[in-house]
Amino acid sequence: MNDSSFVPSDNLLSGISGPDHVKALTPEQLPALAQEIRDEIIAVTSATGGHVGPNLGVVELSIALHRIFETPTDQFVFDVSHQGYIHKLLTGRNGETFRKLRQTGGASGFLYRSESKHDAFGAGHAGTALSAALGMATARDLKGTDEHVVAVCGDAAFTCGVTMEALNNVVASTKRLIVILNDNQWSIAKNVGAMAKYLNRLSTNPTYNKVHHDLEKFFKGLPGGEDMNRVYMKWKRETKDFFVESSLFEKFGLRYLGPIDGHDIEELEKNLEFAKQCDTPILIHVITKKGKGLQAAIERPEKFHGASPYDAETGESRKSDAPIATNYQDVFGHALTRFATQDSNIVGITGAMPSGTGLCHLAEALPEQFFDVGIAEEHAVLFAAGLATKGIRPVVGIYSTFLQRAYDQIIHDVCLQNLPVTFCMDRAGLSANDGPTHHGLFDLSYLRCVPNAVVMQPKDEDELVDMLHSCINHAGPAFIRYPRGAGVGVTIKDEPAVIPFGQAEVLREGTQIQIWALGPMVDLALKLAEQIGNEEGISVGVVNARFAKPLDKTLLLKQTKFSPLIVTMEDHVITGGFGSAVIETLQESNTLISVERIGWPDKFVEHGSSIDILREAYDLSPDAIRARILKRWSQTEKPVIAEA
Ligand SMILES: Cc1ncc(C[n+]2csc(CCOP(=O)(O)OP(=O)(O)O)c2C)c(N)n1
Repeated sequence: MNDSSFVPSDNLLSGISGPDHVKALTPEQLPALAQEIRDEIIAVTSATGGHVGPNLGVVELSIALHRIFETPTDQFVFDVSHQGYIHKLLTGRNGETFRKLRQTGGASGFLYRSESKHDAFGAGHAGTALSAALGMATARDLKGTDEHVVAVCGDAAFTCGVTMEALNNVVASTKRLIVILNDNQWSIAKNVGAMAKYLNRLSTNPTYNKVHHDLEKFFKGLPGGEDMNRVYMKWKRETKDFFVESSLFEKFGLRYLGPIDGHDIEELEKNLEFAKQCDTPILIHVITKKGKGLQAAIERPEKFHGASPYDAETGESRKSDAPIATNYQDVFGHALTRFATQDSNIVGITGAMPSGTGLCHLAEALPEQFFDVGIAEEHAVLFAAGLATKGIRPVVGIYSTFLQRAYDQIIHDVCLQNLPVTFCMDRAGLSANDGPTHHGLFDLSYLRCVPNAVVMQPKDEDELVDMLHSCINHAGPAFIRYPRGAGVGVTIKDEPAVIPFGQAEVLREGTQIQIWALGPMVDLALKLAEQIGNEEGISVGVVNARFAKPLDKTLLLKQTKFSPLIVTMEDHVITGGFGSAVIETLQESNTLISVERIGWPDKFVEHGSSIDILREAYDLSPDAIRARILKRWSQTEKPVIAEA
């Protein structure tokens, strides 16, 4: 141990300020440390929300990793990195930083290279660990250093195309890479597909387990049997093929160890130690229990994958007193179910997010019209394209940020062939507690430039249903974006209306300033227009733009005849977003009037306690926007004839 300041105390966790302290503990102290870590995770996440189940499942694994390896010299690459809480607690981030998990100024819910030297690689999207770790291991080989690189992947990471691409390249790239397959059988929902079935067979192989168990018993029963058993265990690790057909991983050239009890620290340490000495890439298959230590999380793994604040005793969500409008995701899920009931050609597709997207409602009502393809966004989009060629009407429910992964499929497969696929992009805008990996701030920019794409955002949940209805009946690709969480609270009509594509809606007449707003910005625009009218005597109109593409050019150009200032408001980066579309349209028509674009700057926005706090920090609070509009108005040249 390098650090002599460690004084073991009754409370082990509070004395740990780095991995050296973890190594200094005796094996007998480790169960107590594991318990303290679980208590801390439950205490903190019950207040802040967070990834409860994934972390409770890897407490022992994380302790063992930090006892066997030396970070930051050795490097861990956690897939998604949502299970990195224990790693944070053991690398100097316990105490105040962890207590403010996912809050402004506190630890992020994911790993960031900028947060700690122990975070070798950042992530928030799934499936990146193996590929990144392979790159790091190969760089090590090129540079001639000898640190260990360990990729920690969940079982669902192996449903990602990019993980399989990396697996295909491991032996061609390095001789030394350690892969931990943390198998808890769950993605967010139950893991799906042939790979999940295969892993299940591998971990419960009755032949292997029975022979192994009988032999272990046999050796232990002999005089000196403990020693013989140890030799047997070593031999077993090295000759597993004797008992069972070689695993898929061995066919890819990796050595396979397992399955191992992921809650047995001694067993984990032994196997990690073995892996360290190994001169071939190696995969250790570790079986863990998602949510271990919290009964509610074990019983409801999906809810506790990523939970909002909850009561630690009962597991129930902490209710806010404010009346809660229906979530956009549920409105979408119920509306799609209604449409799909009337037309069996309508199907819903998710990439491992049935409840997050609201498609769980379709899954429950019409399972044959629902597809969960795993964490495979590229496939989800291509699969939809294929379905669409044969008259099926696929609706892909997906988070804005995860759709980024399927960009080539959007361009090359859906839009180029002008196929009628509807994309419902949830979490468009900020995902405050999650931070930059999860903010949906780029979709307008990356979609607007694609020919045939129609891109829209509803002002409320009723308009979402109208848009969904309109898109399903549209002959080409269409994208609807909407934010995380509750809608405005409006009633949803019995029969949806068709919204003509490219038609905006004037919500407030005005003659001097026109605010063109998208989605949740519409409500704020109406309030600001009222306020500016009352307090400043300026006549402000408000348009619910509805479409970023095609833009309502006719209305826009008509308004520029009498209003010298257009303000655009979007929950999106301003670079290439909705405001840019307005400027481009004006420029193409040679109508260069003033435009004030309100949106997120060209920066990665960090995590924060709430959207309001983040908006405040980026000068996007209602007061700051009002001030910007007035300042711009004061600088705007007013035409002599300003009245329509
Ligand atoms: C590209 C992408 N799609 C979807 C998600 C949402 N997501 C976060 S974690 C997760 C499941 C991860 O399961 P697994 O890797 O087995 O880890 P576990 O949580 O079970 O430990 C999913 C689908 C994501 N983070 N990235």
